[in-house]
Formats: sequence, structure tokens, C-alpha cells
Amino acid sequence: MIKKHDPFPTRLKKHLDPFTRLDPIVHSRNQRRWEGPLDEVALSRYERDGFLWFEGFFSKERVEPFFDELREMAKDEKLMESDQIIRDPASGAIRSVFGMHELSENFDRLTRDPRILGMVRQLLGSEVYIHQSRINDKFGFEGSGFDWHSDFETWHAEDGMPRMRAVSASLMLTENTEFNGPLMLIPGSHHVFVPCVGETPDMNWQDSLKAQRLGVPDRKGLGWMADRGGIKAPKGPAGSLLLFECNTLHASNENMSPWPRSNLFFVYNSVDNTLEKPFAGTTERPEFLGNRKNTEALTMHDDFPELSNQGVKPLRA
Ligand code: 6CS
Ligand code: FE
Repeated sequence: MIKKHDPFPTRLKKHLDPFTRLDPIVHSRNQRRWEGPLDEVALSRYERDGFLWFEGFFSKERVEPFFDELREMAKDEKLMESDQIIRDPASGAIRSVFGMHELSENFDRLTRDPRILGMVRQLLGSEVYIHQSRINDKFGFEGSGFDWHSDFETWHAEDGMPRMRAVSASLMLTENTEFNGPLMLIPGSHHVFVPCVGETPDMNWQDSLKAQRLGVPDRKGLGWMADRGGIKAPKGPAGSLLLFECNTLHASNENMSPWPRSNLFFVYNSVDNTLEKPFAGTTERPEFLGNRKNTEALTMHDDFPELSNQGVKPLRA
């Protein structure tokens, strides 16, 4: 069998130097069709840093019910035993629940919020669908950290995501502080693809979702990137929103505080970037990690049309 050329080789036997990304960052540049709510200042910042932070994007009252719903889900014993639930390696507490938007109508609607969807379509320059959704919980005193990685690196190697044309929206369901293990990002790291050393065993996800061992750039590469861009950890109240480009390097520390840190993640992928065979040569991961079935374009859902139409320019689709 002739192996297809891989533009982003990774999980290699030997070191390969990092190289400049091959894909646009704001995919709607030069496409008048995908105008959206982000102005030029925001678009340029996203291009420069690889993320955008919206402190207090939603009110605390708006996000509280989501947190309550999660507590209810935790009582569902059958769900708690499924593969979709990942437990903390140290404490056994729930660490992640995958496929949130399929478990709950409310979470599904949230993925289609016009303010979020408008920005995401603008960044990706196309219609979009959900590649993966999850909630990452770190209970007080319990939640472990996560090593540096680019999500795209994993999605490309293990899910066959062909290009860098995805964006994660992370909505804080609790306050994120310097004490409870907030997400840390290296601004500008999305400009570079860092091939990683280490071959991927089949079913790697059963281990990698607890602790990232493969797909971690070497320390030289990380040091070089952090020296250039620094490290940022956006902090803010429940309801704050982070949009980050799929190749932006990120990590997080343990939660050393008594308070929980609970963040919701929706990964949006362009409908023109659907999954192929995993580039690492492994078998496809489960649907709840890399969705292959429901790739139809998302439509907007509006809970408060009279409010949200004000800030969002209608799309000339
Ligand atoms: O393997 C994945 O798809 C997941 N793993 C990490 C460390 N981040 C993103 C994603 O949820
Ligand atoms: Fe990640």
C-alpha cells in the first residue's frame, strides 16, 4: 500500500524539527461570505496569540444550571460506568465527561448559541460541526494537571483530522483562578507545528485522557516557544469564554484549592475538514472522541432572540 503524504508528521521514531504551520489561522480572510461578530482587532489578536478571552461572556446565572445538570448526571450510575467518563488517575474522581452535547439538550443548544457560532464560523470560514465535546472537572484538592500539548497534534495523529481548521470554545462553569488549575497557553505557539517523538499504540486514548504522555513536544521546543510567547492563564468568573485555535499549546496544573474548577469544551471543526484515517496508523477512536457520524452543519439556536440579535451581524450565507 502506498502511504499518503502526511503534511503534519508526528509520533515519529526520530526527532524532526518544528516547522511553520501550513494553514491559515483566520480562515475567513478574503471570503466576504463569512463576516461575523469579531472585529479586526480581535481577528488580529487571534492570529497573533492563537486564542481570545472573553471575561464574563455569559452571566453566572446563565451558566449555573449547566453545573447543576452535571451534578445530576453524576448520579446516573450507568453513565458513570461508560467509557465516556474518564476518572482522575490519582483520586478516582470524575475528570472528564465526553459527548456532552449528545447527553443533554441544554448542552446541545449551547453549542448552537448564535454569539459563539457566529465567531466560530468566522474563524473557520465555513459551516461547522462538533468534533468533540467534553467537560473537564477538577474537584477541590483533587484534580491533577495535564502536560503541554497541541490538540490538533492528537486529532491529526489519532483521529485523522486533515488540516488545522478547528477551534475549541471553553466555557468556565466555575470561577477560574490561579489556585484551581486554570488552562495555561503559550501565545503564538499555534504558528508552529511541533512533530512529537513516540509511536502510538492502539487504544492509546484509554491512557492518554488520564495523562498525556505521547504528543508532548520536547523540552527544547517548549522552551523555545515559551521564551518567545510567554505563558498566559486567563482567569475570570463563571460564564467567561475562551476560544483557542486547535494548534495552540496548552497545559494545566493541579487544583490545589478547596474549590472546584469545571470547564466545558466544545470543539468545532470545519465541514470541509472532516476526519480521514488516523495519520498515526492506529484504529479510529470512539465517536465520542472524534465524531464521524454527525457532521452536518450546525444551525443557530437562540434562547433570547431579542437580546442576541443586537450584537451579531447576520451572516450572508
Ligand atoms: O485526546 C483528545 O482528544 C483530548 N485530549 C487532550 C489532552 N486534549 C483535547 C482532547 O480532549
Ligand atoms: Fe487539550
